[in-house]
Amino acid sequence: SHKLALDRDCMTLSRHVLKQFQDFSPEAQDLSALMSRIALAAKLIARRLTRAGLMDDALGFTGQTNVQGEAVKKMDVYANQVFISVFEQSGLVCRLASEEMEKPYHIPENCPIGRYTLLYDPIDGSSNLDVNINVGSIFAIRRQSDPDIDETGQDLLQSGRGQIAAGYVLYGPSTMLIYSIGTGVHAFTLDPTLGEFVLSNENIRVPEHGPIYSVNEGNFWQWDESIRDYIRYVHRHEGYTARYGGALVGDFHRILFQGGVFLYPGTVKKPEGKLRLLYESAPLAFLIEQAGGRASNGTQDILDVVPDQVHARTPLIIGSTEDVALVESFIRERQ
Ligand code: AHM
Ligand code: MG
Repeated sequence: SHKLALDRDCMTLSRHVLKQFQDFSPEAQDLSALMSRIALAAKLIARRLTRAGLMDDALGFTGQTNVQGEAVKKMDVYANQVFISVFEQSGLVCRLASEEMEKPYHIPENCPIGRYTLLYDPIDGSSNLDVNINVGSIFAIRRQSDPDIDETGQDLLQSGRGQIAAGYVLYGPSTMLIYSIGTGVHAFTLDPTLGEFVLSNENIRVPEHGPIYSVNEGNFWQWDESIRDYIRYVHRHEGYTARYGGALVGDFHRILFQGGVFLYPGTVKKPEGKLRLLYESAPLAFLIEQAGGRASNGTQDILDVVPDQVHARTPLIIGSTEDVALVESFIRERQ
């Protein structure tokens, strides 16, 4: 019986990656090392968040504005730097692209041996920071095809089908890390006494239909009529319930486990919606497809969308297959 408990505690993230490959190939070793670095980043961010209210310099704004014109928070800057520091001298990642940096960040000492690019949103749901509600980090790993990459990252303007791994960290009552390397979706929970992410849910499958719809209804009059049609439909039918927490990672996590749909449609002010394709929508689309669900921009699978710039936005409809299809059917009717 001790053996069983110990086997469970020893199923850490890096080991789980190796288990899925069932060989010790160079790619398996790379992905295992990449995931344990991401786990370190998650632990550093979780540690700071846990005590943020007791620190003088953890919460609030920096006074700067980022490329997207959004006010930058101190935690955004800290978390962005965590990923950079963690991947320096890794020999793994040659370049990082994030929501907080106009251009991708190159790590010259890792090039050209570092054959991967990390795309990430260091703090997703930043508006939750100052009120101590859940936030997250989102990441994706892509193989670097061309060694002669330009500084603006033109080669990153490809569809999400090129992602070789993706996942997110949820900083909630527990810190969890959910990831996929293309062989199912698996969840790990941080055991603070061990300082390790330990496997908690393997091969997660999203229900085909679920009760939850998750959308900012404050934008109702800014949406297209087709989205209003869908919301009127759920208002008139039994069995639906609204949940919206203001952090995509938390809202997505609930749907992954319980089923339903998350939407961030285009609005009058933001016709492409709010969420960024490369480091928010595409990684979660990779996960939901691996879990048997779907992600759409209304007319096309998110994983097929090719961005025209690193910070491109896209409407997002993501979750259970039946619920995503229902939203799409309302969109088709108005076309
Ligand atoms: P952020 O990465 O700057 O925090 O923005 C993304 C967040 C998502 O987590 C969340 O789903 C959405 O923005 C909420 O936006 P809104 O306040 O418009 O509902
Ligand atoms: Mg963010």
